[in-house]
Amino acid sequence: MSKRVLSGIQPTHDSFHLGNYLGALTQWVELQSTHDAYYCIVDLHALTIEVDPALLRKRILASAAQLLAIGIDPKKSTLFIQSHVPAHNQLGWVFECITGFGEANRMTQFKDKSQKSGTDRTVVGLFTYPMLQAADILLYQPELVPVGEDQRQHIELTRDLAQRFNARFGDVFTVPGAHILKSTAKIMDLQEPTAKMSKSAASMAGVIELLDTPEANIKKIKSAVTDTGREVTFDEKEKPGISNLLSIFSAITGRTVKSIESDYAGKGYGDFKKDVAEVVTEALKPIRETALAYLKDESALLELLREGADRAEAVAGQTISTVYNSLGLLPRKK
Ligand code: ATP
Ligand code: LTN
Repeated sequence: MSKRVLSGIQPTHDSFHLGNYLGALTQWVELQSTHDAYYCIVDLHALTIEVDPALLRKRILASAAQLLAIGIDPKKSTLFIQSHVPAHNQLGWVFECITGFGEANRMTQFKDKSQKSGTDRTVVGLFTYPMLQAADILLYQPELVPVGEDQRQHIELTRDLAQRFNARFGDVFTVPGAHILKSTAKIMDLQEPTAKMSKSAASMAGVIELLDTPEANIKKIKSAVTDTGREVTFDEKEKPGISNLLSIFSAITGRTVKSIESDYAGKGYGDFKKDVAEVVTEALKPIRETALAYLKDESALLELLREGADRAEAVAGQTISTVYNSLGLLPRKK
């Protein structure tokens, strides 16, 4: 049996962005050929931001369509929706009961997001978010979790919780490792190249969306913030804007940053941006078209997700029974 991987993505926006794609999703596609892959649309995590029911429904479907469009193959991978498998909440609660308050309070994603919305508008779910994430992961006993750099701390917590549970209650969980690709671990916002490209950015002007039209994305890349000087060279400190575009170009074409730099020796930023825009939009065009085609047949999409949930539930159900048993919870009489 091949090694298992699991990852998740939130349906919090109409479209995934280039950071999600290059930082995490392209690895999802690669890993499904060599691993037993479980990929989850974490709709319950999306409840930690303000909910518009009609919009959330649409975004969950759009997330599934995009994952299929980038090449997640339901024959190779188990693709499912988190809320379809109730064991996620069940194990999430168990982890809330073995996580220290101070430990949860140290999570930087919580600190950042709660600071942005203020104490009164921050929901408790945002605080317990990492424990639900640990449950998403550990239910499936994966060895690897492909994510972007921003998730490193959550994976560390997940490892701690697995080890803590195993030490107290018996060897139940595989302790997983994060799988983070260095070069694309953090794609930056094109307008603010010192901040990560994010679905919840204040302005979408620096965010390249997979479902946006090629024209819109070309415009965004051409107006990307660049740095003083005119050499196309990689220097994250002095030239964060150009370095980000170089990382993007390199990730999409598979070429090294060095060879791209030498192509643009003596040319200006304008030529370079034009070519970045071209390779990005060429790569995204088929993804957008395929995703839109999937969205035309909602019932076929839901059927695929049902099959995924059935497969996921079989694995998750076993783990949660073992966990309950190890904790001394009595099984319900058959
Ligand atoms: P938000 O910023 O609103 O929290 P997000 O854009 O980070 O959302 P998620 O659903 O949280 O999106 O992330 C999905 C995956 O994409 C995760 O593995 C995350 O690490 C990765 N990811 C997100 N943004 C980037 C980025 N800018 N560069 C590289 N990877 C990223
Ligand atoms: N917290 C993650 C999304 C997420 C996830 C997961 C990632 C929820 N559950 C399980 C990997 C494995 C994020 O914000 N990107």
